[in-house]
Amino acid sequence: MARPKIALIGAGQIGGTLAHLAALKELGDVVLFDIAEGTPEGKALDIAESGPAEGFDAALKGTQDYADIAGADVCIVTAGVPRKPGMSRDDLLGINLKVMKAVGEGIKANAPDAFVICITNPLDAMVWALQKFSGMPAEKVCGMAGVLDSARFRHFLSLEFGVSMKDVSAFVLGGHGDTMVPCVRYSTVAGVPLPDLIEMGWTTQDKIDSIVQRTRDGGAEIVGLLKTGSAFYAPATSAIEMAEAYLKDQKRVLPCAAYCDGDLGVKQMYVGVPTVIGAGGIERIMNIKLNKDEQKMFDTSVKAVKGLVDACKEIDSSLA
Ligand code: A3D
Repeated sequence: MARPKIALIGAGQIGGTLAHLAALKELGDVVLFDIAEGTPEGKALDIAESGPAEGFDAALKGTQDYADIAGADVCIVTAGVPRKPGMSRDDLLGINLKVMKAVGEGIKANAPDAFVICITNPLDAMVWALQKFSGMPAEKVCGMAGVLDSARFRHFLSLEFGVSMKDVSAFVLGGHGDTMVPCVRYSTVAGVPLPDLIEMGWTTQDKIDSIVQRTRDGGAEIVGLLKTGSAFYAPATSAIEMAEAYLKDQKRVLPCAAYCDGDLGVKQMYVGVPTVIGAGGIERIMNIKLNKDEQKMFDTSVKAVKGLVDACKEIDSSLA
């Protein structure tokens, strides 16, 4: 049986890391596509040359030709521009919307059966536009943000409690921006919810509040440190977790930007929700119950995403 084919649209910081991880994990053969001549070819060759020492079997190719992604099983999209210090994710909207148009058309023409994971920011609006431009089924087009935001939340919680990250589970919902909703009630250490851990004296409400805020600011914290771009190791690892869930039909429960049509009260929009990812793509959305405060935060976040979607419609009338 032929190996799966993984197409990476954008061969920048995240694209290169995705290619390396996909090869190391032997998820399939990798095609790196980018408009910057030499970049995808150079990264593909460099990673391929790490194969003998690492001992993986995967073919890597760099290209500027969409025809090379033909028949891809998974497409991960990072094409566009990242943030610089002082920029919000929303500042990227105009430039990256044009990129989504080209990418959506390229994927539709060459890999219409692929599972598409968008990472380009502003995430929830870009994945919405990508699905529209590509015309692909909504359950096969999703966005990576929740896995990353939840991983950041889990990391900070594991530091606070001095326990393994493996035993910390957490959910972050809503749009991938300042209004994201880290769900304290649904986050646990080995099944024990955070409010119980506060009662047990393991931490305090103030400490949890500051961890929630640090999670919301997680992307900006990295941008501020790097100064020349945004996070790439953790974003790439998170998207690979989603791609692997699809390729291996793992039925993983992962938060991601999925098309909601009434789910959690959201109508015809992409927003971060808990989903089940398997061979069917986004197979199910978990319609979890939110309490009054969580619902208020979630609604604010959905409203922020809607504002960005409306801005996309204003810029490109074909989306209206
Ligand atoms: P970067 O290293 O600049 O890579 C982007 C690549 O896209 C560059 O190599 C460009 O040449 C290429 N590109 C530009 N236009 C096109 C096009 N039309 N077709 C194909 N390739 C093109 O950025 P990065 O890899 O650090 O980040 C990529 C995107 O991910 C940015 O929009 C970031 O804001 C976003 N990002 C999202 C998250 C989330 O959690 C959602 C996290 C981190 C970064």
